[in-house]
Amino acid sequence: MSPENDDRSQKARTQHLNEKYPGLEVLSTEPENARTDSRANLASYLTPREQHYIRNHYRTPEIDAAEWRVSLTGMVEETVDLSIDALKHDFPTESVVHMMECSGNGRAYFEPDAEGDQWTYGALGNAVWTGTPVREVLAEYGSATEEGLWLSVMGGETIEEEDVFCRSIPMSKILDDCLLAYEMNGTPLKPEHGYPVRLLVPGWFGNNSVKWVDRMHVMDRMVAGEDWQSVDERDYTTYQQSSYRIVPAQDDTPESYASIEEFSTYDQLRATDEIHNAYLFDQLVKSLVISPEDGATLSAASSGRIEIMGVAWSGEDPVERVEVSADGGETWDDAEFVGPDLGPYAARKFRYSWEPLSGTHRLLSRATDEQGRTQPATISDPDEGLRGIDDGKFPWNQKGYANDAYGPLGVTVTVED
Ligand SMILES: Nc1nc2c(c(=O)[nH]1)N[C@H]1C(S)=C(S)[C@@H](COP(=O)(O)O)O[C@H]1N2
Ligand SMILES: [Mo]
Repeated sequence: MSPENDDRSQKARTQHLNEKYPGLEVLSTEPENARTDSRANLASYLTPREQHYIRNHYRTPEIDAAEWRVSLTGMVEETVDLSIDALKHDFPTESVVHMMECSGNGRAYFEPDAEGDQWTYGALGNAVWTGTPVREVLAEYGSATEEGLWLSVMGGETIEEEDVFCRSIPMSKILDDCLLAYEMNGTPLKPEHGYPVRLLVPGWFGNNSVKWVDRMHVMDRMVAGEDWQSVDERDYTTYQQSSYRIVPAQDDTPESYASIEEFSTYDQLRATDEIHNAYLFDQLVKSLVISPEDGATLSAASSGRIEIMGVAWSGEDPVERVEVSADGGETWDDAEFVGPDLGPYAARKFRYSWEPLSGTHRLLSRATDEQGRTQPATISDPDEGLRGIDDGKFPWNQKGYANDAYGPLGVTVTVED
């Protein structure tokens, strides 16, 4: 194809995706990557599917649900191939609200630039996911489920010779609340979000929620090592051991582990002597001012006040507190939660009634989880070589993952007399 034609079809694909998903800003079309296009979109208690980010490594596959099978293999009494119909009708159903965040969200704030799509704040979505608890399927077919085991879940979209999108999830999390989800916000999944079935790992970074699941393998370690680097000429380890790791500037490659016992991403970032390069499992506590918009010029209401709204979310440990600063972080005041509490993994909306002086102000928000973990202020320099969060700094890392620093996320507004 000539570059000109290529340009034109690229434009057509972008337009197509824009029509299908009003509310998304398209970063790329092959594969599809798109983020919610305004902070204001996050004001809804649930993110409409049209505004929920999309993040794909390969093209969205076209799947005939009637033909699709999810196989269960490995340490099980009975190996099976399950139809979508059986998954839906032979097992109980559960739902969970989950604020899903791509671990690359916030990468655009790294200096110098980190590799990958330059996501700012919008690789986010708060949706109701419905499906079959994985524990029920494992129980039915006599799977081993001891602590220390892993379930490796494989995406079925890859084309020949490409690395398989595979994630190994600790058995304890699988038994707790992971779903084989077939509905999003009460309607069947759309192809981009994993139709006909995806894994849903509540509270964990999006990279764990494998779409288009075609196999689940029960094992006593993660996908690691030579055995898994070439299965029918495909590498199953890339997305577990190479991608989605915190790799500081001084490391060539992340260290591969067969198994680990610390699953909290935050605690891995604290115990970097044991796990040199943290794995991106549960999300870090984070928040975002959603109104006013960045760059807005505002007048106070007759009360002399302006309402600041935002959302906060986290990983395994729910958000307990949100503070707001209207002076770039010099002073902080507690915000209040508003609206329904949709569960431990849902986004929590907050408001703060601000009595502004005229002039230009930097508005920031800072969330803290139930364990007292809070957002760092900034991102470190690469030459500091940090492996974990230290002294209010988030570690610069080669792929720009997991940034929850509050500084770059603020908005600057001008208040007129
Ligand atoms: N099979 C497969 N599953 C996948 C991916 C992928 O490329 N292939 N991307 C992952 C990443 S990095 C994220 S952030 C989420 C995004 O889910 P969404 O597109 O429904 O928002 O899906 C995850 N599951
Ligand atoms: Mo992601």
